[in-house]
Amino acid sequence: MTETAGRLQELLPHPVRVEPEPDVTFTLTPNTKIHATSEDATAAAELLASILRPSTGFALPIEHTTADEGIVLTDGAPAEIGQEGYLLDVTETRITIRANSAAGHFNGVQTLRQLLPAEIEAETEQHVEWQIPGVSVLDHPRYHHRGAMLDVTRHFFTPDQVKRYIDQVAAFKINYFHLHLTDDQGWRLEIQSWPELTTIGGSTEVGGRTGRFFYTQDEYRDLVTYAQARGITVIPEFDMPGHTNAAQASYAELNGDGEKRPLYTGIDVGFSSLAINDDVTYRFVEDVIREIAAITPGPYLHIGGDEALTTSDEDYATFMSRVLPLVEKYGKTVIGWHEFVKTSENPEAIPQFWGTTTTDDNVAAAVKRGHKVIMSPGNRVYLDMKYDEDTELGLKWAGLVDVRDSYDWNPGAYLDGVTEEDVLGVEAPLWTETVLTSADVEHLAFPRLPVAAELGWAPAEVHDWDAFARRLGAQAPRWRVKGINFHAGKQVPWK
Ligand code: TNX
Repeated sequence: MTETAGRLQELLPHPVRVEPEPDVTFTLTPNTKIHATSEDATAAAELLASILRPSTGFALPIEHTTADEGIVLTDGAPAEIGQEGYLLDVTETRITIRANSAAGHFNGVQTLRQLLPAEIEAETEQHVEWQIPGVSVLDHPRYHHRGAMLDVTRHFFTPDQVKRYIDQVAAFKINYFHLHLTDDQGWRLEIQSWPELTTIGGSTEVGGRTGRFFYTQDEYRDLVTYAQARGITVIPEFDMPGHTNAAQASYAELNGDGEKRPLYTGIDVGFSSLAINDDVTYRFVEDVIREIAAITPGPYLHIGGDEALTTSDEDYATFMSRVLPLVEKYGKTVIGWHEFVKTSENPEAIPQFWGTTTTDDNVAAAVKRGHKVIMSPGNRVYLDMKYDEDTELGLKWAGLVDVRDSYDWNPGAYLDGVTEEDVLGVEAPLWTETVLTSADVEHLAFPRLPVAAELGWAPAEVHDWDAFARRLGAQAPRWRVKGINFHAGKQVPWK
Protein backbone atom coordinates (compact mmCIF):
# COMPACT_ATOMS: atom_id res chain seq x y z
CA MET A 1 0.00 0.00 0.00
CA THR A 2 1.27 3.50 -0.75
CA GLU A 3 1.79 5.91 2.12
CA THR A 4 -1.14 7.95 0.77
CA ALA A 5 -3.56 5.00 0.70
CA GLY A 6 -2.32 3.94 4.14
CA ARG A 7 -3.89 7.05 5.66
CA LEU A 8 -7.30 5.47 5.08
CA GLN A 9 -6.39 2.92 7.77
CA GLU A 10 -5.28 5.56 10.26
CA LEU A 11 -8.36 7.74 10.69
CA LEU A 12 -9.13 8.68 14.28
CA PRO A 13 -11.91 8.56 15.38
CA HIS A 14 -12.75 5.53 13.25
CA PRO A 15 -15.49 6.33 10.71
CA VAL A 16 -18.58 4.20 10.17
CA ARG A 17 -17.63 3.16 6.64
CA VAL A 18 -14.51 3.68 4.52
CA GLU A 19 -14.45 2.37 0.94
CA PRO A 20 -11.05 2.93 -0.65
CA GLU A 21 -10.85 3.67 -4.39
CA PRO A 22 -7.58 1.94 -5.21
CA ASP A 23 -5.20 3.77 -7.54
CA VAL A 24 -7.15 7.01 -7.32
CA THR A 25 -5.57 10.13 -5.84
CA PHE A 26 -6.55 13.76 -5.74
CA THR A 27 -3.73 16.29 -5.64
CA LEU A 28 -4.08 19.79 -4.19
CA THR A 29 -2.46 22.38 -6.47
CA PRO A 30 -1.95 26.15 -6.46
CA ASN A 31 -5.11 26.33 -8.62
CA THR A 32 -7.43 24.33 -6.35
CA LYS A 33 -10.56 26.17 -5.26
CA ILE A 34 -12.95 25.49 -2.39
CA HIS A 35 -16.65 25.68 -3.22
CA ALA A 36 -19.27 26.09 -0.49
CA THR A 37 -22.91 26.17 -1.50
CA SER A 38 -24.58 27.18 1.80
CA GLU A 39 -23.90 29.16 4.95
CA ASP A 40 -23.28 25.96 6.93
CA ALA A 41 -20.86 24.71 4.30
CA THR A 42 -19.10 28.08 4.19
CA ALA A 43 -18.34 28.03 7.92
CA ALA A 44 -16.53 24.72 7.52
CA ALA A 45 -14.93 25.79 4.23
CA GLU A 46 -13.35 28.73 6.06
CA LEU A 47 -11.94 26.41 8.69
CA LEU A 48 -10.63 24.08 5.99
CA ALA A 49 -8.94 26.96 4.17
CA SER A 50 -7.34 28.18 7.40
CA ILE A 51 -5.86 24.71 7.96
CA LEU A 52 -4.64 24.22 4.38
CA ARG A 53 -3.31 27.65 3.41
CA PRO A 54 -0.29 28.08 5.74
CA SER A 55 1.37 24.73 4.96
CA THR A 56 0.51 24.52 1.25
CA GLY A 57 1.09 28.19 0.54
CA PHE A 58 -1.85 27.98 -1.91
CA ALA A 59 -4.51 30.69 -2.15
CA LEU A 60 -7.44 28.23 -1.98
CA PRO A 61 -10.15 30.83 -2.59
CA ILE A 62 -13.68 30.06 -1.40
CA GLU A 63 -16.41 30.39 -4.02
CA HIS A 64 -20.14 30.13 -3.47
CA THR A 65 -20.98 28.05 -6.52
CA THR A 66 -20.74 24.34 -7.09
CA ALA A 67 -18.15 22.89 -9.50
CA ASP A 68 -17.05 19.68 -11.19
CA GLU A 69 -13.55 19.93 -9.81
CA GLY A 70 -11.78 21.09 -6.70
CA ILE A 71 -13.16 20.81 -3.17
CA VAL A 72 -16.94 21.07 -2.89
CA LEU A 73 -18.91 21.33 0.37
CA THR A 74 -22.62 20.98 -0.19
CA ASP A 75 -25.83 20.34 1.75
CA GLY A 76 -28.48 17.75 1.12
CA ALA A 77 -26.99 14.51 2.43
CA PRO A 78 -29.23 11.49 3.02
CA ALA A 79 -31.23 11.79 6.24
CA GLU A 80 -29.78 8.51 7.57
CA ILE A 81 -26.45 10.19 8.40
CA GLY A 82 -28.21 12.62 10.74
CA GLN A 83 -27.33 16.16 11.75
CA GLU A 84 -23.67 15.47 12.52
CA GLY A 85 -22.81 12.95 9.85
CA TYR A 86 -21.15 13.55 6.49
CA LEU A 87 -20.23 11.84 3.25
CA LEU A 88 -16.74 12.40 1.91
CA ASP A 89 -15.89 11.35 -1.64
CA VAL A 90 -12.46 11.74 -3.17
CA THR A 91 -11.96 11.17 -6.91
CA GLU A 92 -9.11 12.14 -9.23
CA THR A 93 -10.62 15.57 -9.84
CA ARG A 94 -13.00 16.39 -7.03
CA ILE A 95 -13.39 16.15 -3.25
CA THR A 96 -17.00 16.36 -2.10
CA ILE A 97 -18.24 16.76 1.45
CA ARG A 98 -22.00 16.39 1.84
CA ALA A 99 -23.75 17.10 5.15
CA ASN A 100 -27.02 18.30 6.64
CA SER A 101 -25.63 20.97 8.96
CA ALA A 102 -22.53 22.98 9.82
CA ALA A 103 -21.63 20.30 12.39
CA GLY A 104 -21.59 17.64 9.68
CA HIS A 105 -19.40 19.78 7.43
CA PHE A 106 -16.94 20.44 10.26
CA ASN A 107 -16.69 16.71 10.92
CA GLY A 108 -16.05 16.03 7.23
CA VAL A 109 -13.32 18.67 7.16
CA GLN A 110 -11.50 17.03 10.09
CA THR A 111 -11.53 13.69 8.27
CA LEU A 112 -10.20 15.26 5.08
CA ARG A 113 -7.41 16.87 7.11
CA GLN A 114 -6.23 13.44 8.30
CA LEU A 115 -6.12 12.18 4.69
CA LEU A 116 -3.42 14.73 3.83
CA PRO A 117 0.29 14.24 4.64
CA ALA A 118 1.27 15.11 8.24
CA GLU A 119 3.04 18.24 6.97
CA ILE A 120 -0.39 19.78 6.39
CA GLU A 121 -0.28 20.62 10.11
CA ALA A 122 2.70 22.95 9.69
CA GLU A 123 2.37 26.69 10.16
CA THR A 124 4.86 27.50 7.39
CA GLU A 125 4.98 26.52 3.74
CA GLN A 126 6.12 22.92 3.12
CA HIS A 127 7.27 21.45 -0.17
CA VAL A 128 5.50 18.13 -0.45
CA GLU A 129 3.04 16.54 -2.87
CA TRP A 130 -0.39 17.18 -1.35
CA GLN A 131 -1.97 13.87 -2.30
CA ILE A 132 -5.25 12.56 -0.92
CA PRO A 133 -6.28 8.92 -1.39
CA GLY A 134 -9.40 8.11 -3.42
CA VAL A 135 -12.19 7.04 -1.08
CA SER A 136 -15.84 7.11 -0.22
CA VAL A 137 -16.51 7.70 3.50
CA LEU A 138 -19.89 7.55 5.23
CA ASP A 139 -19.75 8.67 8.82
CA HIS A 140 -21.77 9.77 11.83
CA PRO A 141 -21.11 9.71 15.58
CA ARG A 142 -22.05 7.07 18.13
CA TYR A 143 -22.92 9.79 20.68
CA HIS A 144 -23.98 13.41 20.36
CA HIS A 145 -21.85 14.72 23.24
CA ARG A 146 -18.10 14.49 22.78
CA GLY A 147 -16.56 16.84 25.30
CA ALA A 148 -13.30 18.16 26.65
CA MET A 149 -13.12 20.11 29.92
CA LEU A 150 -10.37 22.47 30.99
CA ASP A 151 -10.07 23.69 34.60
CA VAL A 152 -8.86 27.30 34.34
CA THR A 153 -9.25 27.88 38.09
CA ARG A 154 -6.50 25.88 39.80
CA HIS A 155 -4.12 27.33 37.27
CA PHE A 156 -5.18 30.07 34.92
CA PHE A 157 -4.76 29.66 31.18
CA THR A 158 -4.68 32.69 28.90
CA PRO A 159 -7.16 32.97 26.02
CA ASP A 160 -4.37 31.99 23.60
CA GLN A 161 -3.59 28.87 25.62
CA VAL A 162 -7.27 27.94 25.70
CA LYS A 163 -7.51 28.46 21.93
CA ARG A 164 -4.50 26.23 21.40
CA TYR A 165 -6.27 23.42 23.28
CA ILE A 166 -9.57 24.07 21.46
CA ASP A 167 -7.70 23.69 18.16
CA GLN A 168 -6.16 20.45 19.31
CA VAL A 169 -9.43 18.85 20.43
CA ALA A 170 -11.38 20.00 17.37
CA ALA A 171 -9.14 17.79 15.23
CA PHE A 172 -10.78 14.77 16.90
CA LYS A 173 -14.36 15.93 16.33
CA ILE A 174 -14.89 17.09 19.92
CA ASN A 175 -18.04 19.24 19.82
CA TYR A 176 -18.33 20.57 23.41
CA PHE A 177 -15.71 22.53 25.32
CA HIS A 178 -16.52 22.76 29.02
CA LEU A 179 -14.75 25.59 30.85
CA HIS A 180 -14.51 25.10 34.62
CA LEU A 181 -14.56 28.81 35.48
CA THR A 182 -14.93 29.04 39.26
CA ASP A 183 -13.50 27.15 42.20
CA ASP A 184 -11.91 27.67 45.60
CA GLN A 185 -8.69 28.99 44.08
CA GLY A 186 -10.08 31.38 41.49
CA TRP A 187 -13.05 33.12 39.86
CA ARG A 188 -12.14 33.45 36.20
CA LEU A 189 -14.99 35.30 34.44
CA GLU A 190 -15.92 38.95 34.85
CA ILE A 191 -19.39 39.42 36.35
CA GLN A 192 -20.28 43.07 35.91
CA SER A 193 -22.71 43.23 38.83
CA TRP A 194 -20.13 41.68 41.21
CA PRO A 195 -16.79 43.09 40.01
CA GLU A 196 -14.69 41.97 42.96
CA LEU A 197 -15.23 38.33 42.03
CA THR A 198 -12.44 38.85 39.53
CA THR A 199 -10.47 41.78 40.94
CA ILE A 200 -10.02 39.80 44.17
CA GLY A 201 -11.11 36.24 43.33
CA GLY A 202 -9.27 36.26 40.01
CA SER A 203 -5.96 37.51 41.38
CA THR A 204 -4.21 34.28 42.31
CA GLU A 205 -4.06 30.52 41.71
CA VAL A 206 -2.63 27.28 43.13
CA GLY A 207 0.92 27.90 44.29
CA GLY A 208 0.27 31.58 45.02
CA ARG A 209 1.41 33.26 41.79
CA THR A 210 -0.52 36.53 41.34
CA GLY A 211 -1.75 38.35 38.24
CA ARG A 212 -4.83 39.25 36.19
CA PHE A 213 -6.11 35.73 36.09
CA PHE A 214 -9.57 36.09 34.57
CA TYR A 215 -11.41 36.66 31.30
CA THR A 216 -13.37 39.80 30.62
CA GLN A 217 -16.80 39.15 29.13
CA ASP A 218 -15.39 40.27 25.76
CA GLU A 219 -12.55 37.78 26.04
CA TYR A 220 -15.05 35.04 26.89
CA ARG A 221 -17.24 35.97 23.91
CA ASP A 222 -14.17 35.78 21.71
CA LEU A 223 -13.42 32.27 23.01
CA VAL A 224 -17.01 31.23 22.32
CA THR A 225 -16.74 32.54 18.75
CA TYR A 226 -13.38 30.87 18.24
CA ALA A 227 -14.82 27.54 19.35
CA GLN A 228 -17.93 27.99 17.17
CA ALA A 229 -15.73 28.47 14.13
CA ARG A 230 -14.40 24.96 14.83
CA GLY A 231 -17.81 23.36 15.36
CA ILE A 232 -17.54 23.52 19.15
CA THR A 233 -20.10 24.74 21.71
CA VAL A 234 -18.75 26.20 24.96
CA ILE A 235 -20.29 25.03 28.24
CA PRO A 236 -19.49 27.43 31.10
CA GLU A 237 -19.37 26.02 34.64
CA PHE A 238 -20.02 27.90 37.88
CA ASP A 239 -19.38 25.40 40.62
CA MET A 240 -21.72 25.68 43.62
CA PRO A 241 -22.68 25.44 46.46
CA GLY A 242 -19.18 24.08 47.28
CA HIS A 243 -15.89 24.98 45.56
CA THR A 244 -16.75 28.65 46.21
CA ASN A 245 -13.90 29.99 48.32
CA ALA A 246 -12.78 32.51 45.66
CA ALA A 247 -16.25 34.11 45.69
CA GLN A 248 -16.31 34.03 49.49
CA ALA A 249 -12.91 35.74 49.58
CA SER A 250 -14.24 38.47 47.28
CA TYR A 251 -17.49 39.38 49.07
CA ALA A 252 -18.05 39.31 52.83
CA GLU A 253 -21.84 39.14 52.40
CA LEU A 254 -21.59 35.70 50.81
CA ASN A 255 -20.51 34.30 54.17
CA GLY A 256 -23.04 33.72 56.94
CA ASP A 257 -20.71 35.46 59.42
CA GLY A 258 -20.11 38.52 57.18
CA GLU A 259 -16.34 37.94 57.13
CA LYS A 260 -14.33 37.59 53.93
CA ARG A 261 -12.50 34.28 53.62
CA PRO A 262 -8.76 34.33 52.86
CA LEU A 263 -7.76 33.57 49.26
CA TYR A 264 -6.82 29.91 48.90
CA THR A 265 -3.83 28.61 46.93
CA GLY A 266 -3.68 24.98 48.08
CA ILE A 267 -5.29 21.91 46.46
CA ASP A 268 -7.68 20.57 49.10
CA VAL A 269 -11.34 20.16 48.11
CA GLY A 270 -14.65 20.10 49.94
CA PHE A 271 -14.20 22.86 52.57
CA SER A 272 -16.25 25.78 51.23
CA SER A 273 -19.97 26.47 50.84
CA LEU A 274 -22.23 29.35 49.98
CA ALA A 275 -24.64 30.34 52.79
CA ILE A 276 -27.69 28.19 51.99
CA ASN A 277 -30.27 30.13 54.01
CA ASP A 278 -29.34 33.69 53.07
CA ASP A 279 -31.30 35.47 50.34
CA VAL A 280 -28.17 37.31 49.21
CA THR A 281 -26.81 33.95 48.02
CA TYR A 282 -29.66 33.61 45.53
CA ARG A 283 -29.41 37.21 44.35
CA PHE A 284 -25.74 36.52 43.71
CA VAL A 285 -26.39 33.24 41.91
CA GLU A 286 -29.14 34.78 39.78
CA ASP A 287 -26.91 37.70 38.77
CA VAL A 288 -24.18 35.27 37.73
CA ILE A 289 -26.56 33.04 35.79
CA ARG A 290 -28.22 36.00 34.07
CA GLU A 291 -24.94 37.54 32.95
CA ILE A 292 -23.40 34.30 31.76
CA ALA A 293 -26.56 33.12 29.98
CA ALA A 294 -26.63 36.41 28.08
CA ILE A 295 -23.17 35.83 26.60
CA THR A 296 -23.43 32.08 26.06
CA PRO A 297 -25.16 31.05 22.81
CA GLY A 298 -24.95 27.33 23.62
CA PRO A 299 -27.87 25.58 25.33
CA TYR A 300 -26.10 24.51 28.53
CA LEU A 301 -25.01 25.95 31.83
CA HIS A 302 -23.03 23.69 34.18
CA ILE A 303 -23.74 24.30 37.87
CA GLY A 304 -21.06 22.04 39.35
CA GLY A 305 -22.58 20.64 42.52
CA ASP A 306 -19.71 18.28 43.35
CA GLU A 307 -18.03 17.61 46.67
CA ALA A 308 -20.22 19.94 48.74
CA LEU A 309 -18.83 18.14 51.75
CA THR A 310 -19.61 20.81 54.33
CA THR A 311 -23.22 21.18 53.11
CA SER A 312 -25.83 18.86 54.69
CA ASP A 313 -28.03 16.81 52.35
CA GLU A 314 -31.00 18.91 53.36
CA ASP A 315 -29.20 22.19 52.65
CA TYR A 316 -27.89 20.84 49.36
CA ALA A 317 -31.44 19.97 48.27
CA THR A 318 -32.70 23.38 49.40
CA PHE A 319 -29.97 25.09 47.39
CA MET A 320 -30.61 23.10 44.22
CA SER A 321 -34.38 23.55 44.47
CA ARG A 322 -33.79 27.31 44.22
CA VAL A 323 -30.93 27.33 41.72
CA LEU A 324 -31.97 24.77 39.10
CA PRO A 325 -35.12 26.77 38.18
CA LEU A 326 -32.96 29.90 37.79
CA VAL A 327 -30.96 28.22 35.05
CA GLU A 328 -34.21 27.38 33.25
CA LYS A 329 -35.52 30.92 33.83
CA TYR A 330 -32.61 32.22 31.71
CA GLY A 331 -33.26 29.69 28.97
CA LYS A 332 -30.50 27.19 29.64
CA THR A 333 -30.42 23.45 30.27
CA VAL A 334 -28.66 22.30 33.45
CA ILE A 335 -25.61 20.08 33.47
CA GLY A 336 -24.04 19.21 36.83
CA TRP A 337 -21.61 16.74 38.39
CA HIS A 338 -23.76 13.69 38.96
CA GLU A 339 -24.47 14.21 42.70
CA PHE A 340 -26.88 17.04 41.93
CA VAL A 341 -29.29 14.88 39.95
CA LYS A 342 -30.92 13.39 43.04
CA THR A 343 -32.44 16.84 43.59
CA SER A 344 -33.70 17.39 40.04
CA GLU A 345 -37.24 16.83 38.89
CA ASN A 346 -36.61 17.97 35.33
CA PRO A 347 -35.45 15.04 33.19
CA GLU A 348 -33.82 17.51 30.77
CA ALA A 349 -31.12 18.16 33.39
CA ILE A 350 -27.95 16.19 32.69
CA PRO A 351 -25.76 14.47 35.28
CA GLN A 352 -22.08 14.16 34.40
CA PHE A 353 -20.86 10.93 36.03
CA TRP A 354 -17.36 11.32 37.48
CA GLY A 355 -17.25 8.38 39.91
CA THR A 356 -14.86 5.45 39.93
CA THR A 357 -17.39 2.67 40.53
CA THR A 358 -19.68 0.92 38.07
CA THR A 359 -22.70 1.26 40.34
CA ASP A 360 -24.35 4.53 41.28
CA ASP A 361 -27.87 4.36 42.67
CA ASN A 362 -28.60 8.07 42.12
CA VAL A 363 -27.60 7.98 38.49
CA ALA A 364 -29.45 4.70 37.85
CA ALA A 365 -32.60 6.18 39.44
CA ALA A 366 -32.21 9.38 37.39
CA VAL A 367 -32.03 7.38 34.17
CA LYS A 368 -35.32 5.71 35.13
CA ARG A 369 -36.84 9.19 35.45
CA GLY A 370 -35.66 10.00 31.93
CA HIS A 371 -32.34 11.79 32.47
CA LYS A 372 -29.50 11.26 30.00
CA VAL A 373 -25.94 10.94 31.30
CA ILE A 374 -22.54 12.29 30.25
CA MET A 375 -19.87 9.72 31.08
CA SER A 376 -16.63 10.98 32.65
CA PRO A 377 -15.57 8.11 34.95
CA GLY A 378 -12.56 9.32 36.94
CA ASN A 379 -10.55 6.13 36.54
CA ARG A 380 -11.05 6.16 32.73
CA VAL A 381 -11.13 9.65 31.29
CA TYR A 382 -9.83 12.01 33.98
CA LEU A 383 -6.91 13.42 32.04
CA ASP A 384 -5.25 14.64 35.26
CA MET A 385 -4.65 11.10 36.54
CA LYS A 386 -1.06 9.92 36.23
CA TYR A 387 -0.39 7.35 33.49
CA ASP A 388 1.90 5.34 35.75
CA GLU A 389 4.07 5.78 38.85
CA ASP A 390 6.71 7.60 36.79
CA THR A 391 4.38 10.35 35.54
CA GLU A 392 5.54 13.61 37.10
CA LEU A 393 2.38 15.63 36.57
CA GLY A 394 -1.07 14.69 37.76
CA LEU A 395 -2.86 13.12 40.70
CA LYS A 396 -3.82 9.53 41.42
CA TRP A 397 -6.85 9.56 43.67
CA ALA A 398 -8.87 7.77 40.96
CA GLY A 399 -5.98 5.43 40.15
CA LEU A 400 -3.23 5.31 37.57
CA VAL A 401 -4.84 5.58 34.13
CA ASP A 402 -2.63 4.33 31.33
CA VAL A 403 -3.73 4.66 27.70
CA ARG A 404 -5.24 1.20 27.52
CA ASP A 405 -7.25 1.77 30.74
CA SER A 406 -8.67 4.90 29.19
CA TYR A 407 -9.70 2.92 26.08
CA ASP A 408 -10.93 -0.44 27.38
CA TRP A 409 -14.40 0.37 28.65
CA ASN A 410 -17.79 0.74 27.03
CA PRO A 411 -19.60 4.02 27.82
CA GLY A 412 -22.94 2.44 26.88
CA ALA A 413 -22.59 -0.54 29.23
CA TYR A 414 -20.41 0.74 32.05
CA LEU A 415 -22.72 1.89 34.82
CA ASP A 416 -25.31 -0.55 36.15
CA GLY A 417 -28.75 0.47 34.92
CA VAL A 418 -27.37 2.94 32.36
CA THR A 419 -27.74 1.65 28.81
CA GLU A 420 -26.53 2.88 25.43
CA GLU A 421 -29.73 4.94 24.95
CA ASP A 422 -29.28 6.65 28.33
CA VAL A 423 -25.82 7.94 27.44
CA LEU A 424 -25.53 11.35 25.83
CA GLY A 425 -21.81 10.97 25.35
CA VAL A 426 -18.31 11.05 26.78
CA GLU A 427 -16.35 13.95 28.20
CA ALA A 428 -12.69 14.05 29.27
CA PRO A 429 -12.01 16.58 32.06
CA LEU A 430 -8.58 18.06 32.72
CA TRP A 431 -8.22 19.38 36.28
CA THR A 432 -5.16 21.55 36.67
CA GLU A 433 -3.88 21.38 40.24
CA THR A 434 -0.53 20.16 38.83
CA VAL A 435 -0.83 21.61 35.32
CA LEU A 436 0.81 24.99 34.63
CA THR A 437 1.60 25.30 30.93
CA SER A 438 0.31 24.25 27.51
CA ALA A 439 3.10 21.66 27.44
CA ASP A 440 1.67 20.23 30.69
CA VAL A 441 -1.88 20.20 29.26
CA GLU A 442 -0.63 18.35 26.19
CA HIS A 443 1.40 15.82 28.16
CA LEU A 444 -1.72 14.67 30.03
CA ALA A 445 -4.28 15.13 27.22
CA PHE A 446 -2.25 13.45 24.49
CA PRO A 447 -2.92 10.70 23.81
CA ARG A 448 -5.85 10.20 26.24
CA LEU A 449 -8.05 13.00 24.84
CA PRO A 450 -8.07 11.35 21.39
CA VAL A 451 -8.93 8.08 23.17
CA ALA A 452 -12.02 9.68 24.71
CA ALA A 453 -12.90 11.18 21.32
CA GLU A 454 -12.70 7.71 19.75
CA LEU A 455 -15.04 6.28 22.42
CA GLY A 456 -17.50 9.09 21.82
CA TRP A 457 -17.53 8.80 18.04
CA ALA A 458 -16.51 5.40 16.67
CA PRO A 459 -19.07 2.60 16.26
CA ALA A 460 -18.95 0.15 19.19
CA GLU A 461 -18.24 -2.73 16.75
CA VAL A 462 -14.78 -1.44 15.81
CA HIS A 463 -13.57 -1.50 19.43
CA ASP A 464 -10.27 -3.37 19.43
CA TRP A 465 -7.19 -2.35 21.40
CA ASP A 466 -4.48 -3.54 19.00
CA ALA A 467 -6.08 -1.97 15.95
CA PHE A 468 -6.79 1.22 17.87
CA ALA A 469 -3.27 1.47 19.32
CA ARG A 470 -1.88 1.31 15.79
CA ARG A 471 -4.19 4.12 14.59
CA LEU A 472 -3.32 6.16 17.67
CA GLY A 473 0.41 5.65 17.10
CA ALA A 474 -0.03 6.82 13.51
CA GLN A 475 -1.07 10.28 14.77
CA ALA A 476 2.38 11.01 16.21
CA PRO A 477 3.89 12.57 13.06
CA ARG A 478 1.03 15.11 13.01
CA TRP A 479 1.57 15.94 16.69
CA ARG A 480 5.31 16.38 16.15
CA VAL A 481 4.66 18.82 13.30
CA LYS A 482 2.24 20.74 15.52
CA GLY A 483 4.64 20.74 18.46
CA ILE A 484 2.23 18.87 20.74
CA ASN A 485 4.09 17.62 23.83
CA PHE A 486 2.45 14.18 23.84
CA HIS A 487 3.29 11.40 26.29
CA ALA A 488 5.00 8.73 24.16
CA GLY A 489 4.22 5.84 26.54
CA LYS A 490 5.21 2.27 25.78
CA GLN A 491 1.70 0.87 25.27
CA VAL A 492 1.37 2.51 21.85
CA PRO A 493 3.45 1.70 18.74
CA TRP A 494 4.34 5.29 17.83
CA LYS A 495 5.15 5.98 14.20
C1 TNX B 1 -12.36 15.98 41.92
S1 TNX B 1 -14.37 15.54 39.92
C2 TNX B 1 -12.96 17.20 41.66
C3 TNX B 1 -12.12 18.37 41.36
C4 TNX B 1 -10.66 18.06 41.46
C5 TNX B 1 -10.39 16.70 40.83
C6 TNX B 1 -8.95 16.34 40.77
C7 TNX B 1 -15.00 16.70 40.55
C8 TNX B 1 -16.33 16.93 40.08
N1 TNX B 1 -14.32 17.38 41.49
O1 TNX B 1 -12.46 19.44 42.22
O2 TNX B 1 -9.95 19.03 40.77
O3 TNX B 1 -11.09 15.73 41.57
O4 TNX B 1 -8.77 15.16 40.06
